[in-house]
Amino acid sequence: MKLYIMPGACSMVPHVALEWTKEDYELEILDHDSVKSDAYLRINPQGSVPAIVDGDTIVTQNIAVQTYIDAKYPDADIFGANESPAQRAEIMQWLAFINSDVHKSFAPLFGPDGFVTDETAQADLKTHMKKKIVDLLAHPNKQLETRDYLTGTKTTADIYLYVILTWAKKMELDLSSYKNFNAFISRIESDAGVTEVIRQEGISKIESL
Ligand SMILES: N[C@@H](CCC(=O)N[C@@H](CS)C(=O)NCC(=O)O)C(=O)O
Repeated sequence: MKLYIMPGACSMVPHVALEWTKEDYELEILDHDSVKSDAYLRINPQGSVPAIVDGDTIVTQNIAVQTYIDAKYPDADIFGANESPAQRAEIMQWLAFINSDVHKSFAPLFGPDGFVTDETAQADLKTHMKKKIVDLLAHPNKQLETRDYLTGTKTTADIYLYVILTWAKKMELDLSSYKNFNAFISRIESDAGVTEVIRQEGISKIESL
């Protein structure tokens, strides 16, 4: 199985999941040019990571990639162990919230020129989206008030939230009123799989917001 990633991108989530499986896998690290190359567009025509190639099977879209890893290596419990239907749905709810609502809200911050051309409009858009992301992150912060992980036990949903928090720090979002994230970041960064992924991707732990 080969996983395609970009360092520090959302592809960290399936990368950590593969580390948790303790199975062998291959890694291909792409950059902003190679992710749009003809060779990679034949794997993922959307030119984005993550993608998995496993024999004749190609899987793209973060949650689908995680679902494939979970189906192939169920003992790794990447979505939790022996969870009830309601618990499985709760994990999927958090993954969907982070993947569709929160993740996509970063796009205008990373590339405002893809949305509006005027520079004042770009600045306005960034201000608006920063506030929107801060508002969205109130939900996981509240959830972490009474538990160490989003659904009680560590799953890939927590890793996705962690990746989002690294982006929030990079984009200098003011999350100072959210008191539960720094301890959460410490918990996630002490995970052996996360530590190994950070090493392989050549990035650094953030330690706090
Ligand atoms: N909906 C896609 C979104 C994937 C996505 O946005 N990936 C980003 C990295 S986090 C990417 O590959 N961007 C390509 C680029 O930077 O050119 C998924 O869930 O896999």
